[in-house]
Amino acid sequence: MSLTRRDFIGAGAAAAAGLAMARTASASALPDSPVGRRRGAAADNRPAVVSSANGIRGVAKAREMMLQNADPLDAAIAGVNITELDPTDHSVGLGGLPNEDGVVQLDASCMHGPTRRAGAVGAIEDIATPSLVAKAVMDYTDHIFLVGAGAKKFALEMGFKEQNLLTDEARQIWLKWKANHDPNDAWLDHDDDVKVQFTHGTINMNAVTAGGDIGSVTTTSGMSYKIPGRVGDSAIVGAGQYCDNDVGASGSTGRGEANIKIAGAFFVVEQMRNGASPEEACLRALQRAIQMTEARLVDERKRPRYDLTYYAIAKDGRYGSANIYSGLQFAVADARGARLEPCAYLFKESERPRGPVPMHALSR
Ligand code: SD4
Repeated sequence: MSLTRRDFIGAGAAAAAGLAMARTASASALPDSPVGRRRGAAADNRPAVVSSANGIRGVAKAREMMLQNADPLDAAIAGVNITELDPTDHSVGLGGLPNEDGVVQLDASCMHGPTRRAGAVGAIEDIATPSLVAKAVMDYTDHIFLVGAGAKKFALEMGFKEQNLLTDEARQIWLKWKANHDPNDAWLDHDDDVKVQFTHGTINMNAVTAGGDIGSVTTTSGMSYKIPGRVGDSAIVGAGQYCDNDVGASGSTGRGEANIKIAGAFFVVEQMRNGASPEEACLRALQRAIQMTEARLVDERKRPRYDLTYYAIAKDGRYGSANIYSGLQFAVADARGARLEPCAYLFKESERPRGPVPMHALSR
């Protein structure tokens, strides 16, 4: 796992070459539900990879790499690089939706189970693969988290290429949002009934090798139209992703502000350490996040006005995912191949509160 600086820059170049490729139930019912039983079964399906649904190509790649003995974090990062470099995904890297000022600012973090290390970058500009910059922070510095201009300077020194990440399509979407947005609007008090596109995604990926070594990574362009300088959960070790090589890994997509307050990925891993299945651990994290949600973001029955999803994998290859509302899928690749499966959920989509949603509450 000890890479030289030159090896690393080579790996970054290989990822950049991927650009060409990229273009062409309720909680209490779970342990007894068919889904709960199947995912809880201790079949050895490793190497195994779990991610948000937009990682469907990435989980296949990560598993393929681990079958060739790749490191779990290298495999997971290669998996998310596909999405980072895909200009049609407006949640991540190149083509990500920008902040209020029309500037794309990216967040990413990663953890390497076997060596118990972590790296992260927040609000980094002009670098398409922040996941690899987060890994470089982990591999080549004595620090864990670099942000803003310092993170970009470090990336350039490490040989990453600077590029404009605001695609024409993302710029058009941002202009439409801006045209409907009065600069005098208060951030917390805004009826967002205008039909503009919000970010769909972020990618979290967690991988376990046949031998039980684990890696995790999350990468995003963050909440669309955010205040410049806003850093979300994806960059925060313990919130956007977390990995403990003795237990498993977890990560999150959705409203980062709700996840940060419960250190969600860490919470999920700790639930698994205490015996919860990955799916059950994800559901418990959602319940905790809702308990910690401010009144303006829930209705009178405590139904959230936002989305939040957790993904988890255990050291033995069991996996799971849960979303607040029904209807979402996640990606998994294991001995049965790469596929999408339905996320467990707390509430039916039909129970989602109707009516105006506060500004910035939506993130998918
Ligand atoms: C954030 N969690 O920056 C990210 C956004 C996201 O689906 O996941 N969107 O808050």
